[in-house]
Amino acid sequence: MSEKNQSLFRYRLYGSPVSYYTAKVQSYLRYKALPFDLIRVNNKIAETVIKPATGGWRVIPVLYGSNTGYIQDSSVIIDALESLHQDVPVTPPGLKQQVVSALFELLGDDWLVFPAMHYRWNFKRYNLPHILKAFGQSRTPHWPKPIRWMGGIKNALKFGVVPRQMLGINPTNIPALEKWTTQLLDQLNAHFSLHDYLLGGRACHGDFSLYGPLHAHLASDPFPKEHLIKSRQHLQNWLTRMTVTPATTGDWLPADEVPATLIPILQWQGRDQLPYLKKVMAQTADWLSKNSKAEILPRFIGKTSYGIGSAVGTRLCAPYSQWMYQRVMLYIDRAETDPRHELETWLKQHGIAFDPNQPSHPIVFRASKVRRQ
Ligand SMILES: N[C@@H](CCC(=O)N[C@@H](CS)C(=O)NCC(=O)O)C(=O)O
Repeated sequence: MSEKNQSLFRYRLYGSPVSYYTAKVQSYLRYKALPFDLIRVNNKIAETVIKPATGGWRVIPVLYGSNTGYIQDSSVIIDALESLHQDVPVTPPGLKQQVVSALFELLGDDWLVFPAMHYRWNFKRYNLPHILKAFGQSRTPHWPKPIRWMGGIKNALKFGVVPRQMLGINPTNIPALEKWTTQLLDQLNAHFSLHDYLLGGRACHGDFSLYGPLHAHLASDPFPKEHLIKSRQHLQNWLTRMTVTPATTGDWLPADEVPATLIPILQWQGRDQLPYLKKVMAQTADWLSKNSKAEILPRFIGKTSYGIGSAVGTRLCAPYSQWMYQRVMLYIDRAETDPRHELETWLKQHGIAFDPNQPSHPIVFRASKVRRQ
């Protein structure tokens, strides 16, 4: 692209300011200093842009660039942009840091939906005006301002059932979920009192995935903002760093070091999220064996039980979660024997229950669908 064209070139990010995965991509685009416009999705854009781009799924974010075409899925978008814009990469060079960054991507994208959805939809009395305003602004921006929020009602009804119906959050597991969320936020606050980003002085892919739920839900929805974020100054400072173009001058910690303050987070991830993913992988394998002719997997295949601390729940089983796990494995599979061995020893030493093995039935995610590999 010529310099002149480059200065005129802007990406189009179709999304919403209150969307978890839009926030992730937005912070990434700012970090890479890539010019973009955020385009809120109304019904017309959903029909003419989003659905044709995704094979019929009304989902955000979708990115358009003249050098990318239309792409959906925050991780796919970041991968595509990383290969086009290779300066200041978001993947560190060492295997341990790569794996930790990918584990935080897995955590942010697939596990923090629990607190993000719970603290948004189970505190409607506090949050609803804010959410309806944001949804209405996207869906019905042409309506007069005093009634624009009403245009958000349909969307609120659709997403309001997510905590219970999709994630299995209920009065029995809510106390454990809340206790665990508080503990995670304390752990992150302690970490960010010592480091600017997850792996030192520079953001990695995991920072962007963490930012999605923390910025777009917990730090923006009135209830969690007041009760969970306000008192945690170091976490707030990181959120600000990630919001105001993350610095690109710092560096990751030297010698593939992983900060000690991340270990407790990785330990409970190994205790709760990774066993859940093993069950998803077993269910996906079972589905693939039983449907030996199918190329495309449904978005959900039944339900899977999970644990959060001492509590249990059941959530819809998405084979897509296995694909996210496979993204962690990509780094491990590519690695030489020595760093791989070092990683395994380090995981054991720190009591992180992550036994890096490929699923028996690998899948791919392409053109908005999970497919048999
Ligand atoms: N894995 C996707 C998730 C996208 C996603 O769940 N987006 C939400 C809004 S934050 C949505 O549009 N959901 C519609 C749906 O689930 O049908 C990504 O990383 O982009």
